[in-house]
Amino acid sequence: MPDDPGLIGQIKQKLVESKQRWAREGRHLTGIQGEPGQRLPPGQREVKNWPVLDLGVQPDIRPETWHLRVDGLVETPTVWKWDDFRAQPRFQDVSDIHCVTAWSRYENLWEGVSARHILSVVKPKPEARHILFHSFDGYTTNLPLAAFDDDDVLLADTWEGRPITREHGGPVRVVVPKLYFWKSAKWVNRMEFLAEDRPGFWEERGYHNEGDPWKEQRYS
Ligand SMILES: Nc1nc2c(c(=O)[nH]1)N[C@H]1C(S)=C(S)[C@@H](COP(=O)(O)O)O[C@H]1N2
Ligand SMILES: [Mo]
Repeated sequence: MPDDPGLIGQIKQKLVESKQRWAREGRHLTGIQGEPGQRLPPGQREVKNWPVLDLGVQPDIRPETWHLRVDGLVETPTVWKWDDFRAQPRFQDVSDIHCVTAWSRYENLWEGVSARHILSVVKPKPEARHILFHSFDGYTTNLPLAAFDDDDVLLADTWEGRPITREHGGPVRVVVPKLYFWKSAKWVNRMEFLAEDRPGFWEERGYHNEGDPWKEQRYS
């Protein structure tokens, strides 16, 4: 549940309901298997713009008040304020975005702190198998630790050389390119390491638990 029940109260319930209906109806499902090496996953179309998708709440988080807590099953629970985050080794990667609503956006240049670096700092305990991401808008999403521990995953604070805007999840958002974009939490403020899997906001509402676009894992 969200840390602040006031925020969840502002969520656009109609929007959430229509997406849940899409999940039940299997909207955008083609049933086509992706080909190995194919850039555009099945059922997706390329867009040149960058659509904004969220629950209708875009928290206004200034760097001065931003913080990230990494806790749960880690050897070194960590809280980073903005200056701490910015003092970590910088990492850049170019990757494609695939949203479950069927748009894909190629070649996004992200910069921030790599997942691998974060893991080296917090040191997950052997029992840790899953991560639940929490965000300032009350959103949550889950990942297997193995999906986070990849060479293209990062917590990004810039996109195309500019600070990530508020609407796209700034100051800091998660980027997990190999999965549908709902797995990439905007306005992230906590990473909770867990032994057992725990579904996030959309995963509890009919979205697939894994969300691999090439396997068309849109809905459960
Ligand atoms: N905190 C938070 N993160 C979120 C969401 C959200 O509502 N809140 N929506 C998810 C969904 S469904 C998508 S498709 C992407 C959209 O990111 P964008 O608005 O930058 O395109 O953010 C994901 N991360
Ligand atoms: Mo989405």
